[in-house]
Amino acid sequence: MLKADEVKITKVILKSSFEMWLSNIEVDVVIVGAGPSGLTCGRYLAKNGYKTLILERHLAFGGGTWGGGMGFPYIVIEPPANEILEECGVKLKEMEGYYVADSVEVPAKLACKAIDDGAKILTGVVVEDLIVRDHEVNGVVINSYAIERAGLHIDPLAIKSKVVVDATGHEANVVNILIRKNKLKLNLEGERSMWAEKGENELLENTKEVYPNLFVCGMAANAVFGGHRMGAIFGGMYLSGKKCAELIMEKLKL
Ligand code: 48F
Repeated sequence: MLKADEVKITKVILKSSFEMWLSNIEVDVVIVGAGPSGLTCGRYLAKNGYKTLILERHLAFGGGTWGGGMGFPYIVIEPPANEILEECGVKLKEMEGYYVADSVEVPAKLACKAIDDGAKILTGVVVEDLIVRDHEVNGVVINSYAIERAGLHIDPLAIKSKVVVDATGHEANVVNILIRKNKLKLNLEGERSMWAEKGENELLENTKEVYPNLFVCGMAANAVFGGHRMGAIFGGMYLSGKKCAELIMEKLKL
C-alpha cells in the first residue's frame, strides 16, 4: 500500500520552501536568466565557493537552446568552448571544423552540472526591479512570474547580493530596468543583424561590469553594446558565462 497524506505533503513542501527561501535571501551573486550564459556563469561561481542563485522566469531553464536552429534540434559550438560542455558530460560530434550537440541534451546537462556544483536554480521567478543604493546595485526585486503574467497587483519581495548578472538574452531586461527606474543617461544600443563570427567575438569583449555590481553576459552583453546576433552557434555564450564568472571572482575575491 503506497502512503499519501495530503496534509503531510503540504507540510513538507511548505517547510522545505521556507528553509530554501530563507537561506537564499542574501547571496554572493544573483544571476538573472538560466540560458546558456547564465547557467555557465553560475556553475563556475558555485564551483569556486560563491553562493549563487540563478533566477529564471519560465518554469524551464535553458533559454534559447532547446529549439536549436529554426526547430532543427542541434546547436553548433566552436572551439575552445567545447571544453566547457565536455566538463558537463555533453556528447559532441566533430563536423566541418565545428562541434555539433543535441539541443535538448545541452541545457539538461549544463543545469545538472550547475546544480551539482552548488548553484541554486529557481524557476517561475521574475526579476522586476533592482535594489540600488548610492549608485551601486545591491540586489534584485522579485515576483512570481505567474503573478506578473496575470497582471495582479501583488507587491514583490527582495534578495540582497554583492553582484547581479544580467543574463537575460536579447532583451537585456536587467540593464533596461536599471536605466528606466534610475533615470540613467546610459545608452542601450540594441543588437545588430546577424554576423555570426563578429557577434561571437564581440560577445566576449562586451562581457563586463556595466554599472557598479552589475555585470552582463551572453546575448544581453551584445544587446547592451550594439553587438551582432549570431544565430545557432553557442560557443560564445558559454565562454561569455565563464568570463563573467572570472571577472566576478576577481572583484569579490572570497
Ligand atoms: O535568451 P537566453 O538563452 O540568453 P543567453 O544565455 O543565450 C542566448 C541564446 O539562447 C540565443 C543566441 C545564441 O545565438 O542568441 O538566443 O544570452 O536566456 C535568457 C533567459 O533569461 C530569462 C528568459 O526567460 C531566458 O530563459 N529572463 C529574461 N528576463 C528575465 C528572465 C527576468 N526579468 N527575470 C527572470 N528571468
